[in-house]
Amino acid sequence: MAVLKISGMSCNHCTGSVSKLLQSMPGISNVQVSLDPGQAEFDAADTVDMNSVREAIRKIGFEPEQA
Ligand SMILES: [Cu+2]
Repeated sequence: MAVLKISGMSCNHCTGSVSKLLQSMPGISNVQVSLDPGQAEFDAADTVDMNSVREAIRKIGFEPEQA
């Protein structure tokens, strides 16, 4: 289980966008995005590049915590 802190999400539409994005990425499953605290939890296969995940989240307008 990976946990990514994400700032900039302010409503359920935001969490929905992040959730949809993560679910669309290969190797990511069991996605749960919460508003308070702002974070995403998911299972990531070994093939998943977390930097790419962060970049994708940034591209849709939210700020993932740097690891
Ligand atoms: Cu929102």
